[in-house]
Amino acid sequence: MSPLRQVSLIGAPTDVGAGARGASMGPEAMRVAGLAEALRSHEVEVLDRGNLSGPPNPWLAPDDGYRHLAEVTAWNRAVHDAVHAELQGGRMPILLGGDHCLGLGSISAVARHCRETGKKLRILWLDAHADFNTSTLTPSGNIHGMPVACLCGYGPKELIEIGGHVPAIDPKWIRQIGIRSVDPGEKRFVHEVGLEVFDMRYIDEMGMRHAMELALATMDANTHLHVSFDVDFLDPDVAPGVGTTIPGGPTYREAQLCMEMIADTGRLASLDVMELNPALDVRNKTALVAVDLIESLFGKSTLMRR
Ligand code: HAR
Ligand code: MN
Ligand code: MN
Ligand code: MN
Repeated sequence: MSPLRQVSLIGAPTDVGAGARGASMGPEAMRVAGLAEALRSHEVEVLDRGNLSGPPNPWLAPDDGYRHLAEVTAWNRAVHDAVHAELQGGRMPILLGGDHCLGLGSISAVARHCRETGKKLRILWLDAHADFNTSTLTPSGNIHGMPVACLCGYGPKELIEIGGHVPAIDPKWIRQIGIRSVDPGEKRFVHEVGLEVFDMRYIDEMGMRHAMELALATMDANTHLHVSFDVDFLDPDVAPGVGTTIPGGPTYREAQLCMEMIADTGRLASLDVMELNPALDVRNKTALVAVDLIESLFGKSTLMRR
């Protein structure tokens, strides 16, 4: 019997950082798809904390390279505080987005908690996008394209300071998986900073298994593993319900293997599930796939390994 894990679901119903409306409905779609019940079937104690609140989406044009910076800051502060409180209480936070700008608040809180407890942090960023833009590199001004850069200290003061330590993370702590859409300036910046990226070309050539073996290497008993799962990581055939579909993503089986290998480490300690957009989904299919993959992340596996 694995020990009882105590999970808290935190809904962050906003799309202030995105270029399409609808990710604000993501948390409820995950609940309707049965996330809490599915986790409970895997020896997980689940508390649903309900939804955070924050400013509405004003739907304005970018100002000085950022869309909705004040609203994005308010939402990220709320996420930071909620995630940090769960970690302090010894629980595993699962953030239900909401667009991926909120990965900033979530991971700032996780990094702060790791500094407070002397844990080593490792972040897996599962995404079609590198989310490493800055106000001068961004083609859109949408802040959901910037959270990784902000975490590494490249961004506006109010965002990079949210966790109380600048930069919140060292780029060496992050591994990106499934990347296949990076803007030209963003690409140069990813190389300059030396982010470790297992892009789709790498996964095509070497396989998901090898990519994940490398991405999960060098963790130890003192590692806090955070997974930031942008649902657009998945191939659009599997997961159409996202605002920015990019063809050529991991298949259902490749994504399952990715999640199962993370589960096998036994180190998963916090999770974001981001960018689910029910307005673009088909009969809640993408939410159901996300729930299924999260079950694998919590140890659901095929008969052979049980
Ligand atoms: N790179 C593009 C931009 O910055 C698109 C970013 C889209 N990001 C997400 N999250 N959907 O990964 O505008
Ligand atoms: Mn993303
Ligand atoms: Mn703490
Ligand atoms: Mn993405």
